[in-house]
Amino acid sequence: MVGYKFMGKAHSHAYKDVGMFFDPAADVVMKAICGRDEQGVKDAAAKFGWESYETDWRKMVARDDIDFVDINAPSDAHKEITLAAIAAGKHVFCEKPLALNLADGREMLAAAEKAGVKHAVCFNYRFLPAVQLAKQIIDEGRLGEIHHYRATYLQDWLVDPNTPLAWRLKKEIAGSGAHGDINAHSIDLARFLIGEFDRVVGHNRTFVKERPILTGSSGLTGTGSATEKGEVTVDDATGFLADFKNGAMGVFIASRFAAGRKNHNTFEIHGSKGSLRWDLEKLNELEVYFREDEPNLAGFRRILATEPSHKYAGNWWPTGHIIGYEHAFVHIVYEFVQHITTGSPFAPTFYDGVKCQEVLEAVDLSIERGAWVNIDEV
Ligand code: SOE
Repeated sequence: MVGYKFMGKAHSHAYKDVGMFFDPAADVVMKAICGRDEQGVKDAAAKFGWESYETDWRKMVARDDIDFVDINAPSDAHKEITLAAIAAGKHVFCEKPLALNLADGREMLAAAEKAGVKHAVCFNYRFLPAVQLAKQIIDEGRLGEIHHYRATYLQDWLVDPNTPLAWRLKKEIAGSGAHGDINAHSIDLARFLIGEFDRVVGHNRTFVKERPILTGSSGLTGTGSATEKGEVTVDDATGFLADFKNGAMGVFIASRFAAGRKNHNTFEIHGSKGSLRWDLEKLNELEVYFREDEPNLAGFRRILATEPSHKYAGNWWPTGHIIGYEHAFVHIVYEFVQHITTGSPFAPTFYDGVKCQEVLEAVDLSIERGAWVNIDEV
C-alpha cells in the first residue's frame, strides 16, 4: 500500500477486518506499506499492522511477494505508481479521483486492460447497505421512470481563511478542488444508481484565493505559516446541472465552504412511482416514498438497512446494530479481493474512474465556455 495518512488508515483498517467478517477467501496478508518519511511510515506499519515498510514505492511494487497494490497517495502520484505496478503484473486498487485529468485516466485504463490485471477505483460509498438497497429499489422499477437526481456533498473545512494551503488546494497535486475530491463521489453514485450522464453545465468559485503556506501536516488541513501565503489553484465549490441519458434532470453541488456541514453527502431521487433519499450522516437509513401507498398512510418511510437481507449487513452485527463510515472500505476491499481470487464481477473499475473523469472534465469545459457540454465531446 502506498500512503499512510487518512485514507491509508481507512484502507488498512479494511484489510485487517475483511477476513474476520467476510469469507476467509478474502483474507489479505498486509505485506508492506510505503511512504516517504521513514519514521512516519515505520510507525504506521507498526500501528496499522503491516509486516514491513518501504520508503521507495518503486522498490515496493517490484517485490515478488506482493500481488496487488493499493494507492492512496495524493492524486498526482496515481498514474506513475499505477503504471509501474501494472508493468510489474500487480492488480491495482486506486483512490479517487483516478487521475489528475481524463487523458491520464484513459492511459491508466488502457494499460490495465492490456496487461490483463484487475483494477478498482475506491468509490467507497457504493458499498453501504442503504445505498445498495437504493440501487435495488431503482433496478426493480419501484421508482418508475426517474425524473430528478439531486446530490449535495458539503464540507466546511475551508471556510476559515486561515486554513492552510494543503495539497488538496493545489491543482498540480489534486487535479481540482471540491469538484474532483467530492463531486467525484456524487458523480459515481449517480452513475451507479441511475445511469450515464448526457450533458452538463456548471459554475465554480474560489472564495479564498491565498492561504498560509503549509508548515506541518496532519489530517485534512495541517498547520500554516503565520506570515507566508500561497495561491489556491483549485475550486472551493463547484455546482452543475446535468441531463442523463435516461431523460432525468440532475442538480449537483460540492463545496468545502458550507459552514456547519462536515461531510454531508446526500442524494435524493424522484421517479414516476416514488422517491428516495439518503444521507451519509445517517448512513444506515434510506428514506423511501411510494406513490402506490394508500393516501391515508402514504409518506416517506425510514428503512433501517441492517437486516441480514440487506447487502453486507448480515456479515456484521445482529439487526439494528448499525455500521459506520469505515465499513464501506471493508466491503469494497472484500468485493475486489473476491474479484481477484474468484473472478466474480466487480465495479467500480478504472472504466468507472474514467467515466467519472469525463463528467468532471465536461463540467470544467462548460464553465470555461459558459455553455452546456455533451459528455461525448470530451
Ligand atoms: C476530503 O474531502 C475527503 O476525505 C475526501 O477525499 C474523501 O474521498 C471523502 O470520502 C471524505 O472527504
